[in-house]
Amino acid sequence: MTNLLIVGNAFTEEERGRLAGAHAAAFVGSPEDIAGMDTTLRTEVRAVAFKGHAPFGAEAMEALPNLGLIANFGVGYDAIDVDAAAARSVAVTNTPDVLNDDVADLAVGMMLAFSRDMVRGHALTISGGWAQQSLPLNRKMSGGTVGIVGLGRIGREIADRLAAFKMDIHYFARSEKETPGWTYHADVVSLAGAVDWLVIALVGGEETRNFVGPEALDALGSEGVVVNISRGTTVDEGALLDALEKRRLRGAAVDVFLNEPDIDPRWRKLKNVHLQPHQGSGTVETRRAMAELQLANVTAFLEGKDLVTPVN
Ligand code: 8YV
Repeated sequence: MTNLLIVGNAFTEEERGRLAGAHAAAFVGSPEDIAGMDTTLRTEVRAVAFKGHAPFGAEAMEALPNLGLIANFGVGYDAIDVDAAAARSVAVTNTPDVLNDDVADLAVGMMLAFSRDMVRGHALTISGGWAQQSLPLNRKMSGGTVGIVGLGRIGREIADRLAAFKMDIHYFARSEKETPGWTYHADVVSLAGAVDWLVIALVGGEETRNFVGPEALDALGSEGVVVNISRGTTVDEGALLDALEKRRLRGAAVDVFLNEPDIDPRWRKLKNVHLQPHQGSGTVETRRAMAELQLANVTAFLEGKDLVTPVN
């Protein structure tokens, strides 16, 4: 009896092996492949282990009549239609907390790499070009003013790190937090107007689509830098690209994009950006912890126990 369906070409061999070693499993590359599976197999599946960002909607759920769980590999589950899952009494789980440190580390690392021009500095040193030419002076990050958009678990880790860089911390959140010395803003335009760095750490999904829009980018201004480690959807990407091209912002440090990995080619022409290939949680240690948490949820469900990290 095949209880588990592993869905997603994004799984590594090791991750797939661990899931399949624990439960009788089948594999498909993407949610849209589910409808084409053998009917008996589809009827047997009770749980899905999902990885990736392809939409997992009602149609894929419909094709699995005995589905009770979608266990997502990742904290963000915006690819999964949670309302459609709830309507079918399908539980959804994610992998929160275990990745907070890595995502926050990458945010700070990208900020340093951008402000200190570290990619160009590395290229100059390794090419030997240093003998002919020195690296132009770059910009200081410590002591600057930063606005965190979304002071959730990851936003908080970023803010704590930046406080150690003596930065003045401002933030937007749904409600004010107990954070003495940090400045709360009830809206994102006010936040952007008060800071030089705007770090987006929101959850993805329809509710936060284009949350940072043209008005906030204008308020951030020509000395401002946008940092995004959340989802490509949380910022109006067209407006951000316009502002970067016209130098209405100092720059951007970005790990997440619309339509990954086929990102808008306009990104590739910019000089005032530091870009990463959506690798916030991409360390050996954290991906293993995420895989273990996903498997723990699958196992709990198949054994009729309480889910470890339920979403709905
Ligand atoms: C991805 C992420 O899950 O956790 C998230 O929300 O965006 C990432 O950690 C990872 O890239 C696998 O798709």
